Amino acid sequence: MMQDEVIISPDTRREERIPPRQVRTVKWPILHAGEVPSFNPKTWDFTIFPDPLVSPVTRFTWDEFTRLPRTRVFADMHCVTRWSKLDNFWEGVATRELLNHVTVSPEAKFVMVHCEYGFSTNLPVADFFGDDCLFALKHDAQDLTPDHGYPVRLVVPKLYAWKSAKWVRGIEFMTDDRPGFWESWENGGYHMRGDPWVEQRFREESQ
Ligand SMILES: Nc1nc2c(c(=O)[nH]1)N[C@H]1C(S)=C(S)[C@@H](COP(=O)(O)O)O[C@H]1N2
Ligand SMILES: [Mo]
Repeated sequence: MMQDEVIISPDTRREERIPPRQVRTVKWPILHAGEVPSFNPKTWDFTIFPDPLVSPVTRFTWDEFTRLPRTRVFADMHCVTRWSKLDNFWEGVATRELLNHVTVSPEAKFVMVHCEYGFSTNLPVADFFGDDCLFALKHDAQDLTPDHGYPVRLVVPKLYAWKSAKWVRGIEFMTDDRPGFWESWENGGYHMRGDPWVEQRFREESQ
């Protein structure tokens, strides 16, 4: 039974599926800064840190990560550049699954997601552990393609898609918020949270 369960993102249950000032796309665009990384299963790892916000600090090898229990999520995707791709069927490891391996201190209020080539994105812990959030390995029953984040990307359906970081390698818990790549002023100053339904596109000067 559990195996066949599909989590439908609460946003996908909305009557109106397209957030304000977004346009539906049928093709799946590819959007990222920099190069597409190569993948080596022998050296790939996934780390959860730092001590003492996380105990124990944990590292999964590729074999260990792929043996974690899987979840399946049906969700929409909204890029801040105004395209929305509806009806995505993701399979992977629920962010909440990490809580079966580490204890996260209540002092941890934010997460920094770390990816290949130093890409990063920040989000509140509560959003990160949403029940529709996962580390996706598959999209529409196929392995992710290199362009779309192979082997693993984060998917956070309720926030703009730049938080759905491709080529993820680690999760850093933080007591205080800090901008990631697109959130930093040099790269556009995208919003620290990024809720598409209230158009949290850019940071205010004070943030
Ligand atoms: N590592 C990494 N992940 C990233 C980005 C990036 O620049 N680097 N861009 C984000 C943005 S802005 C979007 S809209 C989505 C796009 O995902 P897609 O290329 O699979 O459509 O990836 C996000 N994940
Ligand atoms: Mo985006």
